[in-house]
Amino acid sequence: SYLDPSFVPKTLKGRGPLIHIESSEEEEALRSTVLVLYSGGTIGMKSHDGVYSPEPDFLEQAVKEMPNLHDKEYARRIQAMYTDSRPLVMPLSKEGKRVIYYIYEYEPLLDSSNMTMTDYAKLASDIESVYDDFDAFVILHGTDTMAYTASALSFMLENLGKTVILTGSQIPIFEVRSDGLENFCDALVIAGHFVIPEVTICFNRKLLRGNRSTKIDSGSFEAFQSPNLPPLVNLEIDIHVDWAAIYRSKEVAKFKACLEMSPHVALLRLFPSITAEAVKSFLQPPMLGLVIESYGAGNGPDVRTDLLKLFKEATDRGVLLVNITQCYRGAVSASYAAGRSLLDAGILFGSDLTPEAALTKLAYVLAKKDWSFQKKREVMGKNIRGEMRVSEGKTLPASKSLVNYSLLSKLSKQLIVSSDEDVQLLKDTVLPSLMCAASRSNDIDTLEGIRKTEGNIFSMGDYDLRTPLHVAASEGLTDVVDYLLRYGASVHVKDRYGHTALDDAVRFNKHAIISSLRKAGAVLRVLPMRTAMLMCHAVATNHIDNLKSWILAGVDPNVTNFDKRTALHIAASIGNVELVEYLLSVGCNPNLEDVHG
Ligand code: ASN
Repeated sequence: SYLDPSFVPKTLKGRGPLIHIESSEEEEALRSTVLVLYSGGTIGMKSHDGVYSPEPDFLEQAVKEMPNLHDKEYARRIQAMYTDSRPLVMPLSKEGKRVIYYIYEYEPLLDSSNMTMTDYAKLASDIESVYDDFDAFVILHGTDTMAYTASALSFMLENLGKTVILTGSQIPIFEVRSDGLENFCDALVIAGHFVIPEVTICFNRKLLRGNRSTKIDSGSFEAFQSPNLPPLVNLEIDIHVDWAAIYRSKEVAKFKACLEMSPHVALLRLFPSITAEAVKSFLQPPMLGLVIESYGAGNGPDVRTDLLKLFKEATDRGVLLVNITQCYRGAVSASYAAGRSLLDAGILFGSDLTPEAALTKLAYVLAKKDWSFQKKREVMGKNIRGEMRVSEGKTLPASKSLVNYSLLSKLSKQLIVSSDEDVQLLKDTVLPSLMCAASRSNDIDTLEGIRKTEGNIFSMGDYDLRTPLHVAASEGLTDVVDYLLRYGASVHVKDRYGHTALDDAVRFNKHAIISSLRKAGAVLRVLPMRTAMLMCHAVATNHIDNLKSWILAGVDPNVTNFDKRTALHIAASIGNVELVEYLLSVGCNPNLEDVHG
């Protein structure tokens, strides 16, 4: 980790967020904890003689004075719980939640024009090192290269299950007309309220997929757009999340950060009369991958045999060439002879990748040491993080939706609902409950029907914020759980009581489910002392099933209660041989001393 050790251990490491101490379970449910990684950018800059540069040790102090970002009164109330840390706390949201956050400031702060792949690796590694301690991550970043960093991180953060949002501003947050306050506020609210397991950019009241975004305006508050994908979230008076649009990985695996990126990549924009020398210099060793920005729908000059020859030779040498369009919007295809010639020269077609996504994906793929050239080409042509459109696996457009036409249209008629907004509202209300009901009845067919017609909306919560995964986990329905996880149902979503699906599986002793959820990256976030007390209680009341649930869920069997007794102390003192043997077999230390020695 690159995080300053004096920051992390004090506040979080090994203890879980200190916020949990002394707070009641109900209060905990209403909080989420976000880590803000502050890398630099205009948001925290100050003007010195008319020139903007990052101002160290200033942003956090300024933010503490902003009532939208910090509730001083509440912070004072909970200060006692944070003996050695510095949490900031947002005012109570409309949804009744408190977003608690910590700002970690990097040194030096950077204008994003100075960001490099090493900085991406720092961010990825820092997120990895405290991944289990926070609900979500916000990265404060300059706008100039934000789309590059967001694209790079989207690939580097493998099997991401939590929300990662980049934001910044066009005017520093300390200035009167700054857009920084609103962008930062929006990012924190989304991070604290929704599990959107993607790397995204929050800007000007929209949340965009990071690897689809590009900076389009240096002078407008709308600095970013994602030309080939509508926003994932629109922040209006209400916050509208397009759940079906959120990318879900089909791989059931734990989160991991890949820190390697190949620097031997480049972007080459074709232009009329480009010389063979210019192209040749781009393809010189040690170049390993080149993104070629071609014209229109993927065309290049098919009469330029000199260039085509250079491309073909480079591909044969093992240089990975990817074709994307120079156009702001749209994809490449080999529908013209001029495009076909590029394909024949061995250049891969990168569909509707942005230049930022194409370049960083290439850097990510080329750094994979154990992948063959063929495998790297294959992965470049696949959609791995929602970064590009590929033909297979498209869901039906919403207008063709069966649910839309049959069930919901009948309901709409009964309720005299006709406007699009009302139908959407009805869907948002009915579908989550319908999915939970289907889950409870082990009805995968209905879940699959909903997925086919409405898209992958399995992580939408019902009126109690419970998802089909919560329900299936509580019921112990292995097939439903496995089905939902295969479609990337989020294991980190908390219901209104603050419980995840893993909490439910532990509560109801569904051992097979506990194992499945852990494989998908679920982590139990309970304070060690609380688990210790519950485990001691399970032993005292001979509930071996409960005990096994805690252990399977990954709890350290040596956690101690308030007088430093472990579950093994209790098992030994009541003379339960079966439990003693079980606890020893799972690694309980028989030599730990309690307060009485
Ligand atoms: N030069 C700044 C940066 O990218 C621009 C900004 O943040 N608006 O760091």
